[in-house]
Amino acid sequence: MIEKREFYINGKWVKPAVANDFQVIDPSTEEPCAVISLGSEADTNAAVAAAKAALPGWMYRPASERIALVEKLVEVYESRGEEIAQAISAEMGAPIDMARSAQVGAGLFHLKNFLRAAKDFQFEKPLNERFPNDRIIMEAVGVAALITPWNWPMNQIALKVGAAAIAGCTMVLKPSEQSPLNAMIFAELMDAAGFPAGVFNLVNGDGPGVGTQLSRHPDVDMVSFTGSTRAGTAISKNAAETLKRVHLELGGKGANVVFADADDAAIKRGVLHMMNNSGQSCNAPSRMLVQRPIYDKAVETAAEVAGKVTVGSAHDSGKHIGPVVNEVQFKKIQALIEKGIEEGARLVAGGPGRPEGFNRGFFVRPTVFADVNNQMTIAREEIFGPVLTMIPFDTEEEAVEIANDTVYGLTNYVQTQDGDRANRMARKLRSGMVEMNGKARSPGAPFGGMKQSGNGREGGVWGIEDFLEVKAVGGWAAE
Ligand code: TXE
Repeated sequence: MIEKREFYINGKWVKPAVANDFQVIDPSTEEPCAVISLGSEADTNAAVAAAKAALPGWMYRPASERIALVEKLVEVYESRGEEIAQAISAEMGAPIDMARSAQVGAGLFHLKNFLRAAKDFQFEKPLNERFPNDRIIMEAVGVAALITPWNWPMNQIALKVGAAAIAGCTMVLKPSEQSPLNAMIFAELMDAAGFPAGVFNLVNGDGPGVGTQLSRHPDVDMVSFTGSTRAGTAISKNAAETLKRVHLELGGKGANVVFADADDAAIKRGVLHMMNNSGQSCNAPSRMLVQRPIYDKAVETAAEVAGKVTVGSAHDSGKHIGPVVNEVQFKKIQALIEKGIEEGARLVAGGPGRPEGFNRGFFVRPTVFADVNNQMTIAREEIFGPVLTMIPFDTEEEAVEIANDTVYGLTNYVQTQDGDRANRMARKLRSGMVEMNGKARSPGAPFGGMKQSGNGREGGVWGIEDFLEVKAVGGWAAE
């Protein structure tokens, strides 16, 4: 079993101020796979102090030098991809092949996108042609607290650290206590890449402890958070005490609107997308809205496709889905499946309980509910498990109404061959992202939501801007 109790503060691995062991549980086996420490206020304070001390040296350093260190980070990241994949697989249950390709790949993808965006980024520019002596300086917000979840752990860390580093912020990362191992490898990568002491710090901890301390800390200028809407609300309230900038990337309840003229693969694609990462993605297309003429056939196809999705240990190679992250999530998903049945949705695949052949591990059956009404609990709450809900609709207007009838607004999906309709839908759906016909978003496209899915955008140029202040300078000295 791995024992890693130290935190990375001011360029060194240091012992926690107060012993507070925490076991990381492997969701495939329900056995502990590591022991870490949860930090205390003294650890949080030490990390924030280090980040504050390092700030002037980092933010006033030429951007080209900050970018060069992120380039170096990409190199070391690539050399340790396998270790990161093994850590993610053990601590949050992503099947190893998927952990290698998608989980580790996502982190690398974002770091490379930041480097591309940084090439043309203007950290200083004239205000406009009429006022040649006025300038805009894009300046680091300051000390950033980065609080990340366990579902796409390295994806989130890279999205936040890459952008903050290029922008000139110094930072304290608090990864999820459920998935600290990949984050600690990442801290080693930051060290190996040669970031100056104090620019990047890592303190493990939970929400009520380090998470809250960082959100309230007077020397933290900004919190960038990805996680539940519940925690996002708590962070916003705490951060309001010192009016920090708060960036939130929260839950979702995405609609996947399938019109009768959708391509043949649309239903299968939608089901498999929902099941990916065992349904633990904020942008999962969890409500499939299907136009009435193809609805019955779509339900049949969805049940068949979900029935063929296999479930297995995260440590085995293959295309199966893994367990969900922990017992709390497992029980929450089970309760929601029961609730769906109780509220009268038609179960057409999966259902409550573990899949056949499993009596241990947090494995959930790939589940599909048909004849769901958008007011049912399973259509309103983010389930965060491999559970798809199918809702019939008649007209485009009705589809828009159902899709937007949610507190969330992260990603919606549209399947249609009609270009005009696709464009109308893109405008009317209230979400930070709309994806059409199974095409992935362009590299570097901004990621983020509206409504209770949060604010701000991550990735590429938008991600860098999130960590910057806009400073207007009048009467710039002529050169
Ligand atoms: O998330 P938490 P949980 C959603 C999803 C899931 C639900 C609960 O619906 O079922 O949230 O998951 C830190 N102050 N998402 O309970 O608690 C915590 O330590 C500061 C969507 O695991 O939000 C961890 O680092 N920090 C999501 C991080 O928040 C706090 C990803 C996420 O944990 C805190 C994960 C507090 N008061 C869950 N409370 C997405 N957007 O992708 C917790 N934390």
